[in-house]
Amino acid sequence: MATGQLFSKTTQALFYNYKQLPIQRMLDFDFLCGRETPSVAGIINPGSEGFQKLFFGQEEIAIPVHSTIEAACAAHPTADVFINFASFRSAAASSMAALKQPTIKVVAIIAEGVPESDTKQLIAYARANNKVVIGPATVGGIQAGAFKIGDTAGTIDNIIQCKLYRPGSVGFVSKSGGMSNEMYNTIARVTDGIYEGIAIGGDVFPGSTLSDHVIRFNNIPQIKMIVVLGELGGRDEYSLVEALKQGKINKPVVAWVSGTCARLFKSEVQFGHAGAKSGGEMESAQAKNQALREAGAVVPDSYEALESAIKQTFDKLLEEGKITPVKEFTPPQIPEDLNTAIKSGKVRAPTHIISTISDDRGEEPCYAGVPMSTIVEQGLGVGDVISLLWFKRSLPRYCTQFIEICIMLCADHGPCVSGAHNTIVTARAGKDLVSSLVSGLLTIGPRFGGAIDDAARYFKDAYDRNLTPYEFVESMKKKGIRVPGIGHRIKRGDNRDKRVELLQKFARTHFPSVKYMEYAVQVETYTLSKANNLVLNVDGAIGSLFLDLLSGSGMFTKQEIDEIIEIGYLNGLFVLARSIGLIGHTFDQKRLKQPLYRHPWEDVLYTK
Ligand code: Q5B
Repeated sequence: MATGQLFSKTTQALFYNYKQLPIQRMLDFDFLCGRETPSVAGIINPGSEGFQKLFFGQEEIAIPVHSTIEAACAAHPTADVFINFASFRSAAASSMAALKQPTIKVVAIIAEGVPESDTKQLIAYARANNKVVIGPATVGGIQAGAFKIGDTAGTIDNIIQCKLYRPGSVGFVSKSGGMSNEMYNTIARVTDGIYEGIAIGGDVFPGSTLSDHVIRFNNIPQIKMIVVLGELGGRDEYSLVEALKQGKINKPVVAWVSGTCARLFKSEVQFGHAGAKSGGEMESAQAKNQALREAGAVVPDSYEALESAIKQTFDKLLEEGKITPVKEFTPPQIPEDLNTAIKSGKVRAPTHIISTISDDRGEEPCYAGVPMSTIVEQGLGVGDVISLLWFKRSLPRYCTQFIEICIMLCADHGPCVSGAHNTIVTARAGKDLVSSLVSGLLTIGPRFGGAIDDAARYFKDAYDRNLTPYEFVESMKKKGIRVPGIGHRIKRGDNRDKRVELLQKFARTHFPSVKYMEYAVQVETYTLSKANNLVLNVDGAIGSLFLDLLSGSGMFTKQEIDEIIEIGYLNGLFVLARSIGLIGHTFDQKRLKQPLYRHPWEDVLYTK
């Protein structure tokens, strides 16, 4: 067991298991104390490596994450404290691994319920190798103004109230972590504050004992008096009695062993800690208080009188000139976390994204305000989902059915079209699903599948301006623009596209008006008179029919229709639909284990 200071203002720790809050609390404490380096040098998170972002004052810092204790110790050879936040199942093994590292001097074990046989082994190893174990079942410890373990002393507000951001003259050791918080407060009220405080933990076999720390405090010149808070159960306090009797401690010790109420119970009572049960008279709080009193410690008559006993002891040291008054200062303010400040209404922050179509924050996600459960319970389909997410409204059934028919009819058009060809070549080059899909989707544009928006734009403009099909087509020709939605590589006047016929049939049956579609048919009649391949294609059919859907359904204002056409929603239908087919082609090629595609020489015209 080390005989003097365990920590200083430059002590750095390795933190086992990533726990954001206690690490951030350590770093906030560092900032409060004016430390130059963060007290956490590295984090060990078994199985993962990289960095964790945390705040050091106002700045964000990246703390390295290591996957093993060995790697962390090698990377941070000056970090000599190991703070173990492992569960009780793995705390012993990881603590032993840490103790075996030459760079580690102090191991704090937070977990409760570590098997006693394991703790005994840790204690034996630590003692034999002059190392210190604090815990198990501890909150840790603190050296005021220098270094803090994990959650010790609680919130920053409490730390400031207890003046733990600067050293005082009192060494404090207790079994209980919870009670140590209260004692930090008491000590701050009646003395110049804590120099070092340790909670040894409430297990039957603590890694280091009350007397270990009292003897250590006795060797630290800055500590002028020692406060001990024991509890019933166990015999730890008797080694302190022995040390006092043997004159090993020459600083005033104020002590109290809590649990005097145990005698009021008829049978043996187990208090909160594993070690806190009165086994026999010797282990009672009364017996231990009496023994400490007889050995020379200042022991009050009750816990309530502990505060004045500490005050009297401190005042006496002051009178004797043994304590130099601490220079008080106001610690820097820890910047509040944005989320906390927003929650408390202290600040407002501008958002960076606006979203109006979906919300996943409540109990269930909503599409345009409609909960998922409604979509499922009402038997809605993909057309309804599209109408909610794209158009932000529930469209009538015939509209959503029309959308679904578009998706089904455009899902695929064989392996020879541009998109499928690209996807097939990409899949055969060994690329993954997303790459194969995307390479196919990238062919969608003004010639292939992506003419729906332009078809709607031009047909609408021509119809709304009362142009005859002749005027429309010829004006386009003059401008050198092919009529979008007209023409096909394989479809002809005498071999119409079945998809177009199906869409037209549905619309004629269900749509209140098909005026734009009829206009497109008239345009087709004119273009077919020019050339047999200039049929109304699937893009033109969808473009013109969607104009009818938008204007005939009564669900959109004129302004909204113009915006939909201007933004260009409608190619989305082809993109979405054809993704289904392109994914299918990817799987098909992979299932068939097709080799790398190479285009045959014979199919290329080589010329100069
Ligand atoms: N001419 C589609 O052309 C295609 C004309 C035209 C006036 C026109 C062409 C075109 C507009 C874009 C469009 C969607 C490139 C098509 C689709 C999905 C698909 C695909 C699949 C599927 C075909 C011969 C002569 C020339 C041209 C003239 C041609 N189109 N004039 N307006 N629109 N259309 N795209 O057959 O005097 O000899 O110089 O750009 O709507 O992509 O199945 O394959 O589901 O996957 O290569 O259905 O029509 O004809 O270029 O040899 O032209 O006709 O100016 O006249 P072609 P070209 P000239 S649906």
